[in-house]
Amino acid sequence: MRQATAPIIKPLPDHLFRVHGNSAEMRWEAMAGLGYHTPNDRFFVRNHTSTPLIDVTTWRLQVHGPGVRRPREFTYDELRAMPSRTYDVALECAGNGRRFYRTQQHDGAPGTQWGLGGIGVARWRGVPLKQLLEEVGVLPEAVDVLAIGLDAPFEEHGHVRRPLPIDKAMDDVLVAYEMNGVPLPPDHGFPVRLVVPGWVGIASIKWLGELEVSTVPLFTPWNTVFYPDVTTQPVKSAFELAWNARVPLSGTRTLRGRSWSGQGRIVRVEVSMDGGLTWRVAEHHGHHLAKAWLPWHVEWTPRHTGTRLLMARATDETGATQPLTRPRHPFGYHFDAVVRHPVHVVLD
Ligand SMILES: Nc1nc2c(c(=O)[nH]1)N[C@H]1C(S)=C(S)[C@@H](COP(=O)(O)O)O[C@H]1N2
Ligand SMILES: [Mo]
Repeated sequence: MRQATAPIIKPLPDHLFRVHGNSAEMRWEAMAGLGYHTPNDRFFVRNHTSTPLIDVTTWRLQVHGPGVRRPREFTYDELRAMPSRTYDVALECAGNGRRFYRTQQHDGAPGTQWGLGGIGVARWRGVPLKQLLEEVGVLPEAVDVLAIGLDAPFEEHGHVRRPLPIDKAMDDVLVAYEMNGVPLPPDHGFPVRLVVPGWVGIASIKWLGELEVSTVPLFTPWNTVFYPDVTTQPVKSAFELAWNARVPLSGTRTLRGRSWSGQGRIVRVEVSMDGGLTWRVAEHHGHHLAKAWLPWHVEWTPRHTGTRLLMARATDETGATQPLTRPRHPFGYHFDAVVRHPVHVVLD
């Protein structure tokens, strides 16, 4: 395996990304007016170390452990020859929105200071993990499936790896090799990654090399030291607008955004253009997929110049609504509070 010179291989132009060390956040204005999916060239990247360059001719996926009857390895061609499924699914970092603990609540958490751009929706194609596990004779005693990445070890913790409970593994998880109609780009896990719908991004291990099926609960730094007890993602919303966007005073403008939740469909989105004094229900448009996001819009005719705080608050089918503040979280995960997005209404 070779190592590239930069931690991320794809171009990270300043108008599409904000770079945070080895990771890069999508700027939400990069989604403005686009279709349902996040194009690969603007999908966020979260790397613990650096994107590895993997030679697919020698790469193998090892599936083994006490929880399977017939351990074996799969080549890339073997996986691609198996029956495939296609899922439209969001991938979101657990730390998405962490910055707002500091900027809105004055109680920051250490770690990458993501705004809301640590999310994207792609069309993933691959083999259902259930099918792969059945192929190797998964036992009824199986408890966890440990997914191990082939990227360089992270500090003193070894390879990035996280156990996935067998119930989720046998439900809707994909062993993906395609993203938006093309082979996975190197930064997103080429040749193969997991895609774990509704769960924090760390569950979706990239550059997959091994799946170890256990008959006892497994522990790695990624479910103890980092990301303990985090599975599904809460409700969030974002405007497809630059931070501090300039909005001309004259005329009516369509403000667009998207809302999502790891627990299910979004059923309602309300928007405030006056910092939360009054709220209006937004119109939905386009697809409405439970494991991805809901695009919406509202019309807005600003009446005077100056700075305005735009707010969007969504509710999902479980009844969970975005609160105005979120209690402190030691790792800065799960920031689901309404984000106050500043725009400047200017004379045109
Ligand atoms: N092997 C490996 N898998 C990984 C990571 C990593 O650093 N190494 N980062 C995880 C985290 S924290 C997130 S949020 C997602 C990000 O996926 P993306 O870079 O394709 O957007 O990948 C996850 N899978
Ligand atoms: Mo993440």
